[in-house]
Amino acid sequence: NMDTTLTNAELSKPSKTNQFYDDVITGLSATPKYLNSKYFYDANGDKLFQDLMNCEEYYPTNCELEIFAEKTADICNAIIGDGDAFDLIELGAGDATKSSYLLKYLLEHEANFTYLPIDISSNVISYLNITLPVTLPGLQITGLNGEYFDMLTQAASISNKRKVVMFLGSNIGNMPVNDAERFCLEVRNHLSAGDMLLIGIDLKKNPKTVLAAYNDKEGITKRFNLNLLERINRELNADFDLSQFEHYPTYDPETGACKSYLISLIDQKVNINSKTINFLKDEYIFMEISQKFTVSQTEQMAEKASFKAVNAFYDSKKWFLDAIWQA
Ligand code: AVI
Repeated sequence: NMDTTLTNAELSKPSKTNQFYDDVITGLSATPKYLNSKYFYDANGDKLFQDLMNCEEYYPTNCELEIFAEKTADICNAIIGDGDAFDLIELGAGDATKSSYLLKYLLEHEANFTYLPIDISSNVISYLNITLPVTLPGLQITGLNGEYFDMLTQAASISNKRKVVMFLGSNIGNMPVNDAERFCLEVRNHLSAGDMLLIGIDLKKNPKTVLAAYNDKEGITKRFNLNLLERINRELNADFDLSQFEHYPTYDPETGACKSYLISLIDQKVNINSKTINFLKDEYIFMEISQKFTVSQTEQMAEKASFKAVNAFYDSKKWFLDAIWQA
């Protein structure tokens, strides 16, 4: 049912291209240079991330899938609680592969809930609105297309039911730790006492395992990073020469920060629309952080955001955690 999509496109529509342009210019004018990895996900980036999730070294997806497949009943029972009606909200739903395990179980057990996937991509939302009611008959779904917090506000305005928010895939790791804490607090501020956050978090493990996941042999991660330069070329009228940038992935087992950089191989100038950006040989662009946590760090993060960590579900290797935090 396509009509359940609530699009905010008609509301204040700040030109996305301009926001993208402003962010790119700000980042590349800074010292040191950086780009925001949220811009990795254009159509090509989505495809590359799909490939990454299927590649041998990228373990987080398989770990979280294992948790959702093996611990379905436990997770669902924790979510269902006393059995009152609730809204199951997913931030960045993608193709909903993981959440489908839960949706299927909840439907089979006649839980009284509505699924509200939130995604910045209108394609994702219309796809879910159309396909999920077919694969999961009886599912009540209201796709919300827009920014996470705008859509959480919207979700609260259309229903006052208990809320269970899912933020999976260790997306929380793509923010610097301070931002991640602030993000969790902001989620908390959009919720009421008793509401829940089901959050997927990648844990610290053998450094070689982590680094390999972000330095795959096929070079998908490298293309995933370079794709952002290609996107800037295409969408912002720029002239990056991709062959003059090298992908440099790192992992620091001490801090748990897995970071990727693109290194300029030569002194070079890049034009972005009317702006010129100078690169020195060996100068880097900081592209992405994928933070890894200890379990106790995740508990501290819950506490700082005024949540109570009430449940923890692990894969068999204990590489990944899906935690339930209660508001
Ligand atoms: C989406 N996000 C959780 C992925 C990650 O693991 O940080 C993005 C990614 N970057 C490189 N590989 C995958």
